[in-house]
Amino acid sequence: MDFKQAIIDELTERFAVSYNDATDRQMYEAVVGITRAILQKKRAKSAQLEKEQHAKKVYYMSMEFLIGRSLKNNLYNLGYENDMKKALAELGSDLEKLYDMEPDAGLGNGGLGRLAACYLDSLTGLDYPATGFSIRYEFGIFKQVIMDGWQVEYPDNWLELGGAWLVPRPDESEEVYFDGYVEENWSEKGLQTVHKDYTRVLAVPYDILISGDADIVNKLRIWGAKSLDNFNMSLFSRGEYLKSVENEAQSEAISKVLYPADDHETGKRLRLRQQYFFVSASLKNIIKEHMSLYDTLENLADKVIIHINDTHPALCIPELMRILMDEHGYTWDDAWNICTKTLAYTNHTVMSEALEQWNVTMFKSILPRIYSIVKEINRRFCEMVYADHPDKRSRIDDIAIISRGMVKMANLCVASCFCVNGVSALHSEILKNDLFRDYNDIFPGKLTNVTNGIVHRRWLCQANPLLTRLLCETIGDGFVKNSMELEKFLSYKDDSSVLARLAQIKLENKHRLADYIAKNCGVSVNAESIFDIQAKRLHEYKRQLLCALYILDLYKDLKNGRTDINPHTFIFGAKASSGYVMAKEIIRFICAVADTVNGDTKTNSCLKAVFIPDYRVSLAEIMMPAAELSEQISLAGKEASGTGNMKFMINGAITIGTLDGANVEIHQQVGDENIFLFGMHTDEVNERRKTYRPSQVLDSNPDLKEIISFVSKGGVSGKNFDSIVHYLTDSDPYMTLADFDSYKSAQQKADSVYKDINKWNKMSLVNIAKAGIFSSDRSVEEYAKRIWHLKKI
Ligand code: 26Q
Repeated sequence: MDFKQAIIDELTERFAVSYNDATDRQMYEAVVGITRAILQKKRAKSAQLEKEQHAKKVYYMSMEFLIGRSLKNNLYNLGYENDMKKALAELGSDLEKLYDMEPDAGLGNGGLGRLAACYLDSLTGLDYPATGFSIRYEFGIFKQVIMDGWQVEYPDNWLELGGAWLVPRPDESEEVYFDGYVEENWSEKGLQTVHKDYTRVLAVPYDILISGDADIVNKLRIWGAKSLDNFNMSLFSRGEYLKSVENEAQSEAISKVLYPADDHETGKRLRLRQQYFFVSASLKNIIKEHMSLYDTLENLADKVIIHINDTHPALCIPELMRILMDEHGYTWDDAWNICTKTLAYTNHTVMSEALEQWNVTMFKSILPRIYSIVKEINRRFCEMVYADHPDKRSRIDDIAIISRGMVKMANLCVASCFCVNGVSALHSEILKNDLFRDYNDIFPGKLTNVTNGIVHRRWLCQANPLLTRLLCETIGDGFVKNSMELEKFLSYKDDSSVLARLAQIKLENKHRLADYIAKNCGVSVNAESIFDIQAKRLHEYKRQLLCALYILDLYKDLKNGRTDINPHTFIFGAKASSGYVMAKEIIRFICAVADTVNGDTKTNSCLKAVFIPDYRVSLAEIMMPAAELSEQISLAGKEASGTGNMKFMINGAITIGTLDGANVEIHQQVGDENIFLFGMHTDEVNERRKTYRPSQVLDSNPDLKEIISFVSKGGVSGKNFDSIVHYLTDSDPYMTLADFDSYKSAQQKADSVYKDINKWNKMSLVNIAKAGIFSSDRSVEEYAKRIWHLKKI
């Protein structure tokens, strides 16, 4: 394709400008327009093939798809990066500059949302027919600014430029019905339900085309809410101007903003409306598509998999029942039979406060028909348990879908879906033995594991071109398609020239990050120091505090004249949910610790710390390749999997971590010698918790005592951190103090290995070589073969 001519044409047709007069923005839009058009053509072809082959298809339902930027990913996957670069250069422009203009599509909070995006890419790259469904949030995850240590949130108006990727499909809009009440009438056809006095909202679809380094193109369909009864003329003519616009604003609020919480069930009405909105529109869409192909729903379970990403889209269950019964005349039993063969569920958390529950009164008032269906699912389920599992009768309050005035979404999912999976080996064991223990007895074999993965084409090939080139030169480019070929790199473990190049590449990537830090944080960091990075959402259980305490410990030692440590730079990136007070306090603490150590000229050549604001996908793409130590230090049993751990690993960072989530499997891959493990194991945590007193740890640990007293006395930047001190000394719910000594030893071991740089580089190489299994290509193949039973197009 002649991209130069295409750009010239696009600029003329869109903006009536010639290339030498075009602004950067016009250039950007022209290039996106051309790329989008190529994807559209490929999508049309893929859709045709899907139809011809009567392919079984997966619909991945998720409240979040944390896509990040798309231009580079699409050009890379299409194989047009070099051609486009050349064309732009000839026109006096620069592709890298255009890449940097693109806002992140931040339609997600963290791991769960990014996982969904990785899975769509991998499914597409592997030629599986898949569609993602979500919400077209007008505002994605907030922009984080740090002011005097405090996190301040700003709206993320990503559509301004990011909207260029969306293909509007108003012709496929769907109506969604809320509120009102249901009337039940007995007729000769049985019980008929009529939903009355509802409010309607129009769901308008926008498609984002997904490329994946293969011929097929899939789509992510996101729904925007539009008021139907907008501008109520009768209200307006009665002079009630405000009321007439109020209705409109209320409907359209549904797709206004992503909830920035990834931990706490907030129980907000708007959140429930968001969930039903996208679930109902998507299911209507799926059913229409299926009917137009087959003219029956009898074969739905053979042709359609609806996968629910955590409980957030769990309303798929009653909504599919509703469509089958109320709109297609199915009996309860026949509808249930179809539903329970079509729906699968992934759990992403065991933290009780993150398990969704809805107040019955609220649920019923917003979704009266859906509530009546959930109630019936619950009635039948409890009846079955009572009859078939007498040993579970005493447990019924905990197993029931509705109990103690709440609708429990995880229970609804496990009772209804044909398959339930956890996201790492350890997490899935905890589901079976703990969280869903009763369900595991009632439905043996339903619970399984699929360990998470990351799309290595983005996180290695695109984010780390230097390492990718080295890999291609040594082991060939087979690993791009088959990540397991990374293992070939192991044979270079003792090749000193390869190890030297590896070190050189790391250094260059560290310089790239150091430049970003200098520019965005005004802190100069030494690229020759160890880059030790913790990047993830801010949560107590992830224990960013553990690392902060260790920084103070090092600082204390340096002040006391210790000289034997390598220069060390601690780097953090983390957003806190806007209502999560403790998380915000921890950010303030880290920033103050950073100010303290960076400002001390006696120590700052050896020790620095930086909190980089606004951690997001495009920033992660700079941080991961620059990391040498990957902090994965959650309390064992709490992190379902983690996926940042995999991104660091594939870029050659060595993990310092607990045996939690997928760290367990990383350890299995690399062995004891290539990871710095520390901390209590899950069973030790459970045992210790029974009698845990943080004050006892302090009494026996003079170092910790000194650090805490330093904080109490205002040693950290002269600021008051009583909140942190009380948190740690009074309750310490995630046992930070209990793991401190062990963490410190692991850090010291890392420091001593770093002195033997050859050994370090070897460890780094092993991590890269063993990371292939953590490609989402592997995860998606597991889902496709073991759960979805999909065939490639
Ligand atoms: C729930 C109710 C109300 C408002 C928000 C929420 C909500 C939103 C997002 C609850 C949870 C989330 C996101 C959770 C998440 O990202 N979990 C992470 O999922 C990753 C992918 O499986 C894992 O690797 C991480 O371990 C897990 O924390």
